[in-house]
Amino acid sequence: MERRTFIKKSAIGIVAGSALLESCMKVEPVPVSMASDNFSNLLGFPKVIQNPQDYVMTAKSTLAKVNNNGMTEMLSYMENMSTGPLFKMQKGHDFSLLFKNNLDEHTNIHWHGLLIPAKMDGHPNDVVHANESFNYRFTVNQRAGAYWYHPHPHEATARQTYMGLAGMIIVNDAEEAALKLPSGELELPLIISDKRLTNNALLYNPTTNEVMSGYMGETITVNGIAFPFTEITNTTYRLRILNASNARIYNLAFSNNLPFTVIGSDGGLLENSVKVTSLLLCPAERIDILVDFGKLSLGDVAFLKSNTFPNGSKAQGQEEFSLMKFIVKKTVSENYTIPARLSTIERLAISSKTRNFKLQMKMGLRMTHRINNKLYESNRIDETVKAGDTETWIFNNSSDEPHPMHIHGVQFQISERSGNRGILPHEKGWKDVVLLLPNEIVKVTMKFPDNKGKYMVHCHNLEHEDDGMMLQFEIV
Ligand SMILES: [Cu+2]
Repeated sequence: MERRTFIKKSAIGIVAGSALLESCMKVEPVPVSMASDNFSNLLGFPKVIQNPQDYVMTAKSTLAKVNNNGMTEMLSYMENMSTGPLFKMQKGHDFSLLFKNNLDEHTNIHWHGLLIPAKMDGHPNDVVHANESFNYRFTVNQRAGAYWYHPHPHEATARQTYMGLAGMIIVNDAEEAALKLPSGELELPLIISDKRLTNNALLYNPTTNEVMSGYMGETITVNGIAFPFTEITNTTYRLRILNASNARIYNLAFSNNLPFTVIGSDGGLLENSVKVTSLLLCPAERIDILVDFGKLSLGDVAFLKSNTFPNGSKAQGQEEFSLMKFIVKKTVSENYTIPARLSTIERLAISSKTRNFKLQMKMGLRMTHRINNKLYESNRIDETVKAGDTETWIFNNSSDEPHPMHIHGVQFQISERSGNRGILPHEKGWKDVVLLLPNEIVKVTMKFPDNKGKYMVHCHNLEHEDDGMMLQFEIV
């Protein structure tokens, strides 16, 4: 047993012997004050790898450009790039990747949102040790959509992901192709992640309070670039947005209240497109949106920004800030009509097979994030489900912090949310992560696929996850 694990387990042993108190001690997280800038750094895009086969990818320490002030040391899956390659795959593709770990610690890769065998899913027990390698192989057999990948070694997921190990996956299929959505230069992958940059050095050193709220940065990066701009034509763009932040929630909107149309979310296209002016995007969530910049003239700018939002705990939601700038460099006259009908989604009825997951903070020797009063334990199976069964899982957030809950190995539907937020436009399709603001109860319904083995259910606030807010379920 590693020393750190031993110390942690011993501490838990002592706490378990005493009565665990419900959280009564209030944590007082302080929001990070957002940095501002004139958005003069050119937005970059991840390197696209089409239908990877025997692709070699190495996790390592590298220097990459975050802004115009020089290079920043970070961890990456690509030399001198601050985002991993973008894997574009056709449904049915046999993916194979030789993963080399050139870090000085163990790591692994979780393929977030993909329905793949447990042994390929980056279970925290399945780590690749320093200077070793592993072959990830699976068949992509699910709907078109934007998925992603990042490390998942317990107690190191937050730091490794934050330091730069993340990338996007886009799956295409015939149904989506038939819609003829904006593509090529009009389809932009945007990976959002907040960083803490001191003299261009990337720091990960959460305080106890920041473990409680999640680690948030004052500088928002898009595709690894801080305060970026990109040049556009005044037409309709398709933006594939991933929130790869450890803990930050964005209430995404455009300047001048420019409306946009949601066409998809975590698990692909929605049934119908929905026009909105803002949308709450939690860590690990993806949205697929169409934005019509047609009313802008040559030289006009528009910002993607985050509006304030209520009930985000003390640490976030109180400040409005911009994420990136679009500048119109060319005008065209064309009328793109956004399709109203996109796909067919068979609704799953709420199942009589239910499981309850209480999301809590507990006071022991220190505050810890727990599910059903349990901290993650790698050798304990918390729930056993049958392949092919449809179940409804009920998440109950009894804490005063937001928790984005993620289930591995399955896509679910959101059946119900308590309170007045209801089910948001982008939550009406297939999902693999759902945000619970404080005091919300959310029911999700899913049918477990025939991939037997051990998977995770956890909070995707990565500090909470590493703190132990994760359980294990086995599909049998
Ligand atoms: Cu959480």
